Amino acid sequence: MQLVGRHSSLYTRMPLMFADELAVPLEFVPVPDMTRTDVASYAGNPALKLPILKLQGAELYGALNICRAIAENSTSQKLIVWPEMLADTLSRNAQEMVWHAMTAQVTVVMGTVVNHLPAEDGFFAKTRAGLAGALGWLDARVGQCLSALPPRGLSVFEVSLFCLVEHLAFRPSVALDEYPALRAFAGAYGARDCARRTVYRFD
Ligand SMILES: N[C@@H](CCC(=O)N[C@@H](CS)C(=O)NCC(=O)O)C(=O)O
Repeated sequence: MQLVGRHSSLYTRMPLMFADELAVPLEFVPVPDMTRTDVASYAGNPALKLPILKLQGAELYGALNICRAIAENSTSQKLIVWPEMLADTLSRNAQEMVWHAMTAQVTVVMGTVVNHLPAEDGFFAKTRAGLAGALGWLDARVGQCLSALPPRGLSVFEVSLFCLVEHLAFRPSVALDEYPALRAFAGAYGARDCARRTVYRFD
């Protein structure tokens, strides 16, 4: 299996962490330039997004799809909690806040950092406000959310939240100072081997 993505990418880190946790070998193919608009630069993904997984002559798009494919190709017996297994309103809202914040973070970074658009523009101001709102919501509830998760070896919620919080430190768009519970969560989760072996870096 080949993973096409970037080691600096929030969404790419999720499958990298899953592959590490589930001992699935992946060949990594970096995407050098995110400003390109040709499909070939994104391994055929018509949405021009990464990551992409190449397996058995096909391309699979989207971080969550790729995590599932990695799990299906693993012999690990680890219990995995997928988003559809979240059975209560708190947990479901929490995953939604993480997905929202991940999208908002990509929008701010692609807009203001990669494409040098004005950060003070109203569009980015609202995106940052929504990102801050989602983070504040998560910060107030992360302890409850973790307690609500079923017994597990791995969960999409924790991996996605960890990738998000670490990315906010790597590519600051909103200050993390106001979210001590999220920082504490990321500090603790960051001790896992899968986190230490997938640290954000520019390819
Ligand atoms: N729905 C996609 C979103 C992936 C995504 O937004 N990836 C970012 C990199 S972290 C990207 O491709 N950004 C390029 C762009 O937005 O132009 C997924 O779940 O994988």
